[in-house]
Amino acid sequence: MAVLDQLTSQQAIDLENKYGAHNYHPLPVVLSKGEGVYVWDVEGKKYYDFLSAYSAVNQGHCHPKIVGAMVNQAQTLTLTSRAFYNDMLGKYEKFATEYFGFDKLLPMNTGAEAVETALKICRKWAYEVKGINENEAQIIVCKNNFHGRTTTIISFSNDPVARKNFGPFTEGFIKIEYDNLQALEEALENNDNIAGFMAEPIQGEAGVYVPSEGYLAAAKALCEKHNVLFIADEVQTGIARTGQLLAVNHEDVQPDILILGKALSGGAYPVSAVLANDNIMNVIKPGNHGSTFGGNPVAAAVAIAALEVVKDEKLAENAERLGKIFREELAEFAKENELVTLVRGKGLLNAVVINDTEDSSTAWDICMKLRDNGLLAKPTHGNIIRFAPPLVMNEEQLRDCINIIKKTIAEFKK
Ligand code: IF1
Repeated sequence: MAVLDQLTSQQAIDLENKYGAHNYHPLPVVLSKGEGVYVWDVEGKKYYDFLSAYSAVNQGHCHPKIVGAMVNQAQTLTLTSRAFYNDMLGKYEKFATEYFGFDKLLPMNTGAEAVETALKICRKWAYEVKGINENEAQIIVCKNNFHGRTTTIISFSNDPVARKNFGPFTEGFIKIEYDNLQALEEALENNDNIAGFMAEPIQGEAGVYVPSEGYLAAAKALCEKHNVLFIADEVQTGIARTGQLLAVNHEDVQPDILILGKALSGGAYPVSAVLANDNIMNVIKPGNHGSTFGGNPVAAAVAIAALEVVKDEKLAENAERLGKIFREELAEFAKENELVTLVRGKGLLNAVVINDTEDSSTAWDICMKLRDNGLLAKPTHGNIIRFAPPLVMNEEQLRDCINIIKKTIAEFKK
């Protein structure tokens, strides 16, 4: 078999099982083409993509404007490293800082790298601006968080599967209950070593937990009161996914540090970023931080195009409108189907809670039937199925998907 020969699905799966690390348990479908809201498997079967690569493909698969920008730059200059300047990075930094309303941007590649970057900036600000004693800074995080998979990030995770046998862990983090202002206030009171509070505006991996109305604004106010930085991890909730450009925009909250990834590139290329104002970002000096690919010309070109698409095609407005239809229809369906407990979410980041135990395979089994019926989704935890289509979906396609979901669940037999 020549390396680029066409494979059957089973052949592709067998190759991954034999030659690839087993760090995932994918749904058994082998994709070979994507366009807009659709993906195709190697046998040519067409599916609606209702995961969007975990909200990285908000602009739809292979968006022509984004791919065009990538191809054009890739044929011109791909990587210089930051040892030299390049003609794309400054343009992108100006574009993106004005787009989101911050003074500066630090470019990275993956979401986890951007989270790590934000934590380093927060700590350095704590020592050099707030005046906390070195090595004593504490950062508050939320239980059931998901911020990536590096050793420091799993140090403050409470997911045993993500943590077991990866110790020893990084110190300096305090875990509190999500959506609990009293817990945040107590953690802030009588502790002068708190540098920051980092949270997902909606906890995606935990099961699309939308916090109470006003939580984010009140949390930001508490951070201001205690001279603590509010760090918003919008890697999954950002870039129009929840019906606003950023999920924090639902409460008019401007975080001190903003973390972006995933759809910052429309899923075409690894691009992430940390944004902050000068009083925070200027603690970073040459040699403090960086990465080989961070800020490369292709990433810059792709991110500009991806962000332009969001505004040109009014993706946030579309997500807001279609998300309401999705939740209304599924909530109505839940009333008459005992398998569906509830539906929750914001914009086109939604989840359906299946009426079964955490350890049951029901949610997985339903996703397998959804696959057979031409729609791809995957459980987050146990009995929760995340539904997050590309934001370029139109109402007709959404209603078609709602019918597929209803039909599949209605016909499902445990
Ligand atoms: C996988 C989960 C989602 C994120 C938030 C940072 C990162 C992520 C809020 C790190 C990444 C991805 C990772 C991806 C699956 C997906 C995921 F299931 F893992 F938890 F979306 F919920 N902050 N989330 O959601 O960004 O380094 O991955 O670019 O690991 O398979 P990354």
